[in-house]
Amino acid sequence: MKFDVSQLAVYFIMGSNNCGGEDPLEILSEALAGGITCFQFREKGMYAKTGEEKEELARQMQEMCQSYQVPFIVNDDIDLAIKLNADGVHVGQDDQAVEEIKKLRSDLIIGVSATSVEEAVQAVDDGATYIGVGPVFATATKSDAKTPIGLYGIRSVRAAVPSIPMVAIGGIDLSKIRSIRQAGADGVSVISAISLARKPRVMVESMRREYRK
Ligand code: TZP
Ligand code: MG
Repeated sequence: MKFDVSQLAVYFIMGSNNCGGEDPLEILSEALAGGITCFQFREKGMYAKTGEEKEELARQMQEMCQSYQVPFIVNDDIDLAIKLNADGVHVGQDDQAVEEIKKLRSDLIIGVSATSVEEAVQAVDDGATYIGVGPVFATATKSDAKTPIGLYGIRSVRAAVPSIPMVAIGGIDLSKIRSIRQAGADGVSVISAISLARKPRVMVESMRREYRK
């Protein structure tokens, strides 16, 4: 799928262990119906599925995303992304290098996590399609998350790398969307604000509305 920066607007990230015991497929279905613009399959951490179970869940989610023409991005697991012919991969600083990924499949969307201006500049040099910058705010979802960089951090990265598509991450909920946009991000990536919402579909609709303001 061709990448467009508008796909970063409301970017939902989820694994089966982010759902508070609810069915992840049900939550994704609601989120898609509400209008998420991108989805990242992030099956990692405690109680995460592995092997065939992980692959099966990924396939089901990919199919759902395809029916909405929403990009399906795989976190970390390049082999799975290639096997499934996913639209893209998202890698952290300790994962496979962008250059290596491009050798495997040159048309993949490649997202790179950055927690500082230096990492963002490096990701741009490496040829990332977009960068995920944060954590902006404190989050309980990622146990090893770095110190929050705040809106100031987002503004600093935007100033240093003005043209790379950039999505903010970490502790983002509906009330933070305006300020994050004003700080220069092209969108928000969100786990718990959607996956643990009482009505994920309504939450996504509200986020889309807030994003357009
Ligand atoms: N990377 C930095 S913070 C974070 C990740 C994966 C977790 C974001 O989760 P939430 O629930 O949206 O704060
Ligand atoms: Mg990673």
